Amino acid sequence: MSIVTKSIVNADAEARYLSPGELDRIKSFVTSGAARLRIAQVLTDSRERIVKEAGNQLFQKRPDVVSPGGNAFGEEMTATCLRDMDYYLRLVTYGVVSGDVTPIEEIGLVGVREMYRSLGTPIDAVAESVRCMKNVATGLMSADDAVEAASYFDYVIGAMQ
Ligand SMILES: CCC1=C(C)/C(=C/C2=NC(=C\c3[nH]c(/C=C4\NC(=O)[C@H](C)[C@H]4CC)c(C)c3CCC(=O)O)/C(CCC(=O)O)=C2C)NC1=O
Repeated sequence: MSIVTKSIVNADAEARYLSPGELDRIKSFVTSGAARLRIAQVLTDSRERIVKEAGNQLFQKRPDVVSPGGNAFGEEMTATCLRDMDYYLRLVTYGVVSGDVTPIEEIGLVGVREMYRSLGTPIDAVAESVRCMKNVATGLMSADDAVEAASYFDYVIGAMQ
């Protein structure tokens, strides 16, 4: 839910006008809108490149995951690993567009530790893959946009620590 919808639901529950604080938060959401849409566009347009380059970086840093016995060993498992990276990149675009990490949290982070534990996937390597995507992605943006984009990647990485 965007900050606009959320504020309206809260205000209407109390049959009141939007408070100055709510209007301030909506204002900052609106004024950052052009930048956030520009960032989401870059991530969307470059998604294949970001996942591919970040995947290569990950497998160089963590050769164990693609070695025999590794969780992403073999063509099919490596493809599944890259697919998970693409999932997280997609969720980051949802966060960027809504200016809110809630969609990332709800779709991709609730229960994530348990899920990867049960799959035998080293979660620190998944976090590393998101860090690699952040580095590739922010390299495609202006310094200001990179700072904004980085915060959403950092949120995912933080949840996987
Ligand atoms: C959009 C929300 C969402 C997420 C996040 C998600 C993740 C997800 N990753 C999975 C598997 C997997 N995930 C990985 C990923 C990796 N292995 C590694 O060693 C690397 C570190 C890492 C890549 C960075 C692998 C290899 C599997 C297959 C594991 C197996 O089948 O044994 C599975 C099990 C089912 C399947 O294979 O599809 C799920 C549900 N699914 C979702 O719907």
